Amino acid sequence: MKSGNWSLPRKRANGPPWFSRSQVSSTLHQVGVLLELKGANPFRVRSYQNASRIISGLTDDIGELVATGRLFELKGIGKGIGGAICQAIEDGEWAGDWKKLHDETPQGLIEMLAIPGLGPKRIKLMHDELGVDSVAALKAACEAGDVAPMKGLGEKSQQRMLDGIELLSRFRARRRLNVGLAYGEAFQNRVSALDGVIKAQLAGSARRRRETIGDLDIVVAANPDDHEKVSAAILGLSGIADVKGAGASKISLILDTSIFDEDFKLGVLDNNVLDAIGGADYEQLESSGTIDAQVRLVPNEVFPFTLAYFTGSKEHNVRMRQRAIDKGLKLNEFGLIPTELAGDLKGMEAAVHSLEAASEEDIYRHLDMQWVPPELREDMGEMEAEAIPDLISIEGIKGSLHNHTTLSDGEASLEEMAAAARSLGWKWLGIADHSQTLQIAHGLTPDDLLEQGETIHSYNATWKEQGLDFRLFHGTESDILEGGRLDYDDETLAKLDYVVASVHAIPKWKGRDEATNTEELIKVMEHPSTTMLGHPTGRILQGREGYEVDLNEVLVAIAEMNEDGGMKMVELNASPYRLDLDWRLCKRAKELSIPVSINPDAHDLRGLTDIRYGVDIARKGWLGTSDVLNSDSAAEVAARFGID
Ligand code: DGT
Ligand code: CA
Ligand code: ZN
Repeated sequence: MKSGNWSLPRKRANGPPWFSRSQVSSTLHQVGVLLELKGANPFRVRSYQNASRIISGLTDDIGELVATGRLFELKGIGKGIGGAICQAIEDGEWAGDWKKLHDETPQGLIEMLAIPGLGPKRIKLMHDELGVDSVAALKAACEAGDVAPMKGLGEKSQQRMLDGIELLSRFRARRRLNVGLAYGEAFQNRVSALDGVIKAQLAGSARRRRETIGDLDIVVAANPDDHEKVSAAILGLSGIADVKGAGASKISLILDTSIFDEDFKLGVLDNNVLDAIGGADYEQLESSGTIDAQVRLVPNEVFPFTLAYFTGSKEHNVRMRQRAIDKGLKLNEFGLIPTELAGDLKGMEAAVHSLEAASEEDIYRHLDMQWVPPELREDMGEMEAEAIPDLISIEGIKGSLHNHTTLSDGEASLEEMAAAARSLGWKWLGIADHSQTLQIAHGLTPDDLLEQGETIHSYNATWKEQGLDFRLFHGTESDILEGGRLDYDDETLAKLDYVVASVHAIPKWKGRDEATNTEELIKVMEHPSTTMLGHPTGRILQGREGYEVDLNEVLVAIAEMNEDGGMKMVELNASPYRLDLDWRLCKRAKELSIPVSINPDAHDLRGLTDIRYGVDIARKGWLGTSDVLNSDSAAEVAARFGID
């Protein structure tokens, strides 16, 4: 974890209010945690945590609350904390004792907070009793077995700490695609709007739509005369937690969540963005609250080359450079330069001899290639392909199948989900609530399931009468039970339009060998009622690995079933936490002619819009309109299901 997360936010350029609601709320939260680390009075700790929650839940403008004094009328905001908030909002100064807390807390203890499952109380205990003052020291103490004998702990706790440290090191500093894109797009918009900027574009892994993003890369075109001015303006933007380096053509920054504030009314984070940066849960937000960004500033005529270079991937670049060499050209971030003209010249000096390119298309054309969409630039076949396929786009999406309602664990009713789907321009929507065994998600009894079907059929009949071009499909997300069985009897299943079969007993599946898991998935797909395999590996990005399974074998088996007249598919779960089927296997499904169903797995209205990440990953997996179920009309979907 970077220290940027835990420094006090920098004030915005023009205020008051000098800070946003979310900055005040997260600062209060941090102070509470730091107090707890120090072993402060629990009541004092709680008052900060309460205040943080109260501020984060405000709908009123915090500047106004301070100006009118109404801040002090809020229950839970006392003189001390309220006074400190006023000082921050009105004068741009954080309270002295808050600053002191930040300065005096050992950095190692703060870093330990990022270990999943380890809170301030335990960290303080480790520090006091074992002298542990860093992640490394904690790891050593656990490995030496010093933690287990401590009062209130034990072998299990010790192992959990080790697991947490392992997770932390594995996932450190990478962000899920939705988080990376939220920051990247906000930053790109902000920079694009600056005086002197001709254009600014996100590059790197974000542009290639990798499932996780290390850091953001953004390429900015401006006249050389304006570079100094633009560079200063970028450094003056809000949302920058720290500047790691600023040169004439390269700026390294750490962005933080305050970058989102200006897009919306001051201090009010849109729910979409809040979700994207970790949800309403500030504990989560702490660990995803920053991202690094590298800015490259270039003259306009160099922009396409720099954009292509920093879009990568490195592997794609290596192949491109070799292709250029084979044609007597030198390709780099500044240009595409005939080797004999480049001579010993370097960088921009060589670039004056570059072939011209108004866009990336021109670069590829000079190399006798079709433009390659960024998602495909992974050296996974794009260099050899005879033609680059037309990829699916969000405009081509007409519906989606795997969605939940309040009947199981969703937050919106059937009617609300249908209305939201229509407002997205969709022509159909599938409802697949959880099945009976999954009690923690309120899985449906057979009666409830069939009654839901009745409701859906009557809506469809009404809409048809009214001439409304929209249809619901009725399915289930059936748990996969022991032995590869579905979770309802055959008679009930036969009444459904479709069945998504998914594994939810993850610990059990993770405790088994690959062959058994593979066999059970194939078995469940063989059931005549099964339509598709849901989130095929059960992985949670940045959270847990999936169970072991040979998905290639499963896909081959599905293809064989389809050859025998089946109409079976595989899900690409579009939740940014899953993105499962993996994009590397989407291409395999396409080769095997298995339709891919992009499913948002929506549990609320906003969840439907996660479809965009599924589309990104489908593109990355080379899928076009005809490879994806979602581009079918309602009638075509019905035909696939063998219903009217
Ligand atoms: P990330 O940030 O880890 O999610 O992944 P990328 O792909 O954004 O990688 P990053 O940020 O290290 O560099 C951005 C792009 O710059 C990368 O995709 C390709 C290009 N690049 C960086 N280093 C090299 C290199 O050593 N050789 C070549 N050919 N390209 C490089
Ligand atoms: Ca990057
Ligand atoms: Zn689901």
